[in-house]
Amino acid sequence: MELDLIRLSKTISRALRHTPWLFELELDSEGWVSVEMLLSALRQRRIEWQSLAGSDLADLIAQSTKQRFEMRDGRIRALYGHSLPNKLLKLPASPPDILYHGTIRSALASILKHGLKPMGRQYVHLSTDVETAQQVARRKGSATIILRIDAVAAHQHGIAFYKGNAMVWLADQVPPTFIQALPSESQLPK
Ligand code: HQG
Repeated sequence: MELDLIRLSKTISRALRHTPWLFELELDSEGWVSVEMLLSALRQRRIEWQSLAGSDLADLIAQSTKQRFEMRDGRIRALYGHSLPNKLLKLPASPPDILYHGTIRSALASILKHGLKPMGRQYVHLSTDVETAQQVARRKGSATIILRIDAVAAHQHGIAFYKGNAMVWLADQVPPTFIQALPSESQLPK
């Protein structure tokens, strides 16, 4: 039977980002877990996952449009998106000069007043380009807005940034002074 990669990816996201304890997994301080332990948890979950192998996880990672997971030296971790109670250890890094955040229009007033907050996750998620930010925003609704983040200035003012993957950057928070809403006409057509 063809493996349902979307279902598998969503389940792995739950295990590695949100509720590892429900899979009897314990992540290390950087979010890693042994591939064998993850496979063993997954194999017990669904009949069609009974003989899941490391190569299936490698296929999932290779075929995904988003680089959500990283697998190395017999371990696997999620690169971003975590909501675990214990904050994962990430090395601060210098962000690109400009980053973007896509969200729904109804959140704009609050964001311009309070800044971008991690909300349910450990970090604020930022995109390297407008198109990716637009895709992030559309998950939330059709009335979207793109925010331009002056990341270099925020970084110079002591805001810590962390690299998620090639397209996703993370920050502890972004104060309003570094956030500018892009006018609708400069956004990509829907
Ligand atoms: C909003 C997906 C009001 C924020 C995506 C966002 C991403 C505020 C929402 C990744 C606020 C949180 C993360 C404030 C922030 N007032 N609203 N002060 N500060 N918000 O889902 O960035 O497909 O936790 O604008 O592609 O949408 O799962 O974060 O709308 O990379 O791999 O609070 O998840 O990746 O929403 O998405 P989320 P996000 P995957």
